[in-house]
Amino acid sequence: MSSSWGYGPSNGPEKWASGFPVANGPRQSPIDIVPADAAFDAGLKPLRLKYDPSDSLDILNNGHSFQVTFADDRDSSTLTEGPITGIYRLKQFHFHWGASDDKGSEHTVAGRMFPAELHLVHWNTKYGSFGEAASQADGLAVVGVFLQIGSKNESLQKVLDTFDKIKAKGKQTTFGGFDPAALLPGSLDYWTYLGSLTTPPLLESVTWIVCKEPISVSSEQMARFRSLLFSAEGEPECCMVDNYRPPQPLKGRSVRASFQ
Ligand code: B30
Ligand code: ZN
Repeated sequence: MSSSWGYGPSNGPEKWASGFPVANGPRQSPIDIVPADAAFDAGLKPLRLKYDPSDSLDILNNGHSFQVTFADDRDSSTLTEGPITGIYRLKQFHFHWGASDDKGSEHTVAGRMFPAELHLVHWNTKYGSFGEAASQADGLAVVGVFLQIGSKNESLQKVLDTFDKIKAKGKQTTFGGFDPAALLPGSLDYWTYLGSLTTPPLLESVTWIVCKEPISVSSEQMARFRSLLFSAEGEPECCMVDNYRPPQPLKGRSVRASFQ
């Protein structure tokens, strides 16, 4: 793979397996979710998401997305119940999106792509740290939320209003007091399956929890996402778009639904 991984023709998802052979492993993400094939599981509990806005720290352009990072040194922002056992702490959230409104999500629903997908990344506190948890089969739980074109999302706008400060790779600014619960849909009905990180190192450590109900984003707001750059300051400008991995083979896994 050329220099490091990315989303271009020379270093994109089709090339990742050369540096990360697990790209062809048994539990890769994302997947196409086929609602008709997902079994309702009455034993699946409702998700319990408890977030403390004072845990939000900063926002960073990491060169493949932007992420809002959270303090994770105590159990103040956590995911419990749902399909998981124990306590998972929020580490960061980030998005994947397209060059146009007709593509950009990682998971698809019956083959349909959304213009963007939010990932809230949590780690299992039975391991000592995010880094430790990331290589364990039950180490991570990511809540995925689709964005669909509709009315302007005022909660998301607080995030987008920082973009002038984090345009280029490596740029970061403080982002305190943000409540990630403001980005969740009204219904927490979900699909769940066992998968992986969707970017290298593609570790097979993620319990995926994908919300059925999308949140709204305006077309103008989607255009703001595309004003970020993959490139660092001083490099030729390269717009951050199409930073999604396409659906991977299910390989016999089951997808369960929390709802009928
Ligand atoms: S995802 O939700 O499956 N898209 C990571 C976390 C979640 C996903 C993918 C990757 C992750 O932690 N990767 C390694 C750490 N990264 C920071 C990051 O969060 O995204 C280090 C880095 O490269 O600078 Cu990327
Ligand atoms: Zn992601």
